Amino acid sequence: MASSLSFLLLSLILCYGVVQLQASHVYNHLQSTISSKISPPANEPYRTGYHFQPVKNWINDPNGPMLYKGIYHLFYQYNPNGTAWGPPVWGHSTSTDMVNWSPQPLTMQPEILANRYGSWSGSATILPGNKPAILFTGIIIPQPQNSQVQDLALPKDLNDPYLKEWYLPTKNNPVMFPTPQNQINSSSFRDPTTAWMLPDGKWRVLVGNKRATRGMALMFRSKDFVNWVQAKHPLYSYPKSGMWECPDFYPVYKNGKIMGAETSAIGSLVKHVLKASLDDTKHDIYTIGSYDTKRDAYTPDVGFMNASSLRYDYGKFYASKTFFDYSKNRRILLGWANESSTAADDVIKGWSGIHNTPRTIWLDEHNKQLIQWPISEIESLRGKPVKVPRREIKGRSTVEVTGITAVQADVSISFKIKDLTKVEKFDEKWTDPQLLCSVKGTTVKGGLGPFGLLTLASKGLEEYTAVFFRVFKAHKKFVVLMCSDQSRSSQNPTTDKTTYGTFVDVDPIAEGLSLRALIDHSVVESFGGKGKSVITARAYPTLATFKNAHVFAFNYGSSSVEITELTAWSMKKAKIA
Ligand code: DQQ
Repeated sequence: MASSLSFLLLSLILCYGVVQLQASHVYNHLQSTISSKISPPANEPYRTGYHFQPVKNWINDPNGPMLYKGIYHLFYQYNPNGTAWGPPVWGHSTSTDMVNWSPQPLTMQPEILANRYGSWSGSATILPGNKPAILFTGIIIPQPQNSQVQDLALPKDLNDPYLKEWYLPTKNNPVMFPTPQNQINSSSFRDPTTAWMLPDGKWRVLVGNKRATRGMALMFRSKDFVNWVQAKHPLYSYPKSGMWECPDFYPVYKNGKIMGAETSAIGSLVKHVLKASLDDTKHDIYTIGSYDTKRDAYTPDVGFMNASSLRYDYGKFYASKTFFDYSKNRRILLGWANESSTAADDVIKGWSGIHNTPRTIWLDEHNKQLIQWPISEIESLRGKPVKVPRREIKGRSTVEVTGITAVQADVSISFKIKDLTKVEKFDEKWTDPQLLCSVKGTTVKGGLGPFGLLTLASKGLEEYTAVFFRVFKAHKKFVVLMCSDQSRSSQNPTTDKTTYGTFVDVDPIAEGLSLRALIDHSVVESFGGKGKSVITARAYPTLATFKNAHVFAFNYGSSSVEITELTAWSMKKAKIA
């Protein structure tokens, strides 16, 4: 694409249509008022021990993850000037295990006109000859609505496995931009994916977009990764879904193979996943479907946005991205867990935003949903296992798990259901699991459940973040509800204490019910049904901090259940500088 920047600027100015809303965490008016250049206070209770976060300031989306010459690279949206969102540059950290991270110089700083007012999200692609390239969104006019173009960045030194320095080739950038011809709305055109190549030798990349309220993934093709031509049709679009941020598109092997597929893999052994981060709801939803490479079109198996829409995570998890880790043949999922604290509390903390624990993802054996599990490397932080022997847990009782550092722990528990006599009937009108979890919170006694874990709990249970199951009897099956209830997570009245919930597609009688919670000071990531459903919660206890945090198994339902396995580990601090 020939780049005449003055023509581009003019087109953009002429192209402005109706003023569109921008990403909802983009608070232009707050940028100058909320700014903390001071270091965060020592012994701050909410800083995590093994979740990725830089020393200070605001972070959001993970960007451009990749493995290069044996080193994992994580870039991220970063505001070096404060604890609220501000025009981002890219932070950069490297690792050999995705657990311990070393900082590298900030990159994608304002360099040319095509990223002068900020470098928003983007992705890495490894080009033939093992040459990484990054496509990301540059902001060329900040007001009134952050006009967006797509830029190409390349490493300065391919011999440096840490890829410390990047540059934006001036003669090529931007490589994709709105024009009067393509009618792309310049305020809703962002977040290019990792590219994939089809046998015709052309790269394909998706860019998030919306037309009025119809969200979509625009597709661009290129032979040389520099000159990009927009495809006539988006890969997929959906009415009233609003702006699609951070789209992702990748193959997964069928029938429960944990092995990941390289992004360009096609054929009868794989299905494809299309994910969109919906700006309107801040949900990362995905579909599993078929990619017709002749038509270059995607068809989801069960529609796009409906009652059975799937989410990676039913709590705090947004703007995620996957990459193929060819060293271990797996696909890794990374996401951003925003704070639930106020902007004023973030200034006191000196930081805002963490990343979720990296997860391996694969398609389940029935090709219906993805399974997610924390990367095995995270287990290197575990201390000695503490095991609670198999036992029954009666209704209205708790069992404390002692002998671990409960504020920074990995806890795994499995339940067997023994008594079905008091199971409640499922009402088919209960279609919203999150609402059901809010109505039937931790203290509401049920027939079978709630049972699960009270995490980040104070000794007297004045505070806790509860993660639990309830089981109901529907027409021909049992329905399992999984909840994460934050309503008593903190005595600080200003934190967001929304309760999250989802149904888990398991047979609780035949398979039992398992839960794994990664607890880390102000975050609890809960994996239900062996990774079929995941919920991330943020919590800011005022009593249950450091040594005063406890973890309990509990059953507040009227029927007993059996704990068949309960193993807990203290988690060491990861080295994240
Ligand atoms: N965050 C970035 C955008 C993206 C949004 C800006 C998603 O590129 O759409 O910080 O959180």
